[in-house]
Amino acid sequence: MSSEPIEPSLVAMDSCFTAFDKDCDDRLSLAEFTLICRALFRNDKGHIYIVPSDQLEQMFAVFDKNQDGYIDRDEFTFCWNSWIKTIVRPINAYLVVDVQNDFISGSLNISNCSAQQNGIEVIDPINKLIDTVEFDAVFYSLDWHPADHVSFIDNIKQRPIHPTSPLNADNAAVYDTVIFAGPPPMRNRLWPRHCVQDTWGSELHKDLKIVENSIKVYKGTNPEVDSYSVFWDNKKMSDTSLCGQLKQKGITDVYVCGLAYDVCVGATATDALSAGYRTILIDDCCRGVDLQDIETTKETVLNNHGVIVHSKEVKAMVEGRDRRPELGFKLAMELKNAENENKRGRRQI
Ligand code: VGL
Ligand code: ZN
Repeated sequence: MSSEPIEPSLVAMDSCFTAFDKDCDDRLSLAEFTLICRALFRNDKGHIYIVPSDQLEQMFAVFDKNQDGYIDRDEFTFCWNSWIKTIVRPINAYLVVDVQNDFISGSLNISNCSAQQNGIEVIDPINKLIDTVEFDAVFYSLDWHPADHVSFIDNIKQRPIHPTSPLNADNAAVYDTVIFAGPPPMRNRLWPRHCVQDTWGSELHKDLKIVENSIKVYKGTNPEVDSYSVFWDNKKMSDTSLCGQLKQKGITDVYVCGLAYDVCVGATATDALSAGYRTILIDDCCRGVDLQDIETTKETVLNNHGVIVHSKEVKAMVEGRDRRPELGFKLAMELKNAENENKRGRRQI
């Protein structure tokens, strides 16, 4: 008899495979994989999420690496380690975007914008999640501009305007977009002077809870380029410290909330998706500038396999008790892309 200890995770993997290999042919058919998905994508109230059949087929194809129409034990090892484990036990980051004085009651008070929303209303639901949900990492971003920043309307005369710009220094108003000459030419939306480094306006609101061991991320520090997303500036020229920190912590899921919904929150959620993260937008923890732009933000997130939830749904998701098929599909597509990259790399050698 072997004295080797049995690896508990291996037992789980093998017993999972065996449990779903209903016809005992030592491989999983699409029908058997579909049963796995029914077991995976559900919540703790007994609801089973329906996965569209074309998505089931696409996900099955990712794990059926040799394309013989079955997932064998080898292929299932990859499926288990890279996909099922994350779905059942995600590693979660909470990203609180720009909950700063200027956006709530200062120079860029969003209640003066067309949607007339009040930024202070995000603080209670954001704090409640901090108090009740155990995230693996918490980040607070700060819009952090130097005084000569390109986005401030009162700096408009500091840089030449491009000849193709529909508006110029004499007729552009706040919230308009102009094209600066560069080089390179750069479209820029104009805002009131806001979130100037080390001023009251750029401080996080005093009622926002700051958890221990959380990380602050500063953006918009380059005077020449605006930076809505917490990942990259608007030209994707440079990244912030967020990218490396998420990677280093092995984060799989990013929860995004804060101000402003259709500007920095939206850009951050979109970039989280393009960086490959399973991305969750917490609707009631966001307030924005323009209602149409908020709708567009939501559509972009949904079209890219992100999910939009109410804060009351977050705890069960973080704890792996409510498992959304959109996020499972997103991860499967990321695995497929990584595999294709890999193949391309090998061909070049
Ligand atoms: C923001 C406008 C300008 C934001 C930042 O944080 O949403 N909006 N700069
Ligand atoms: Zn700004």
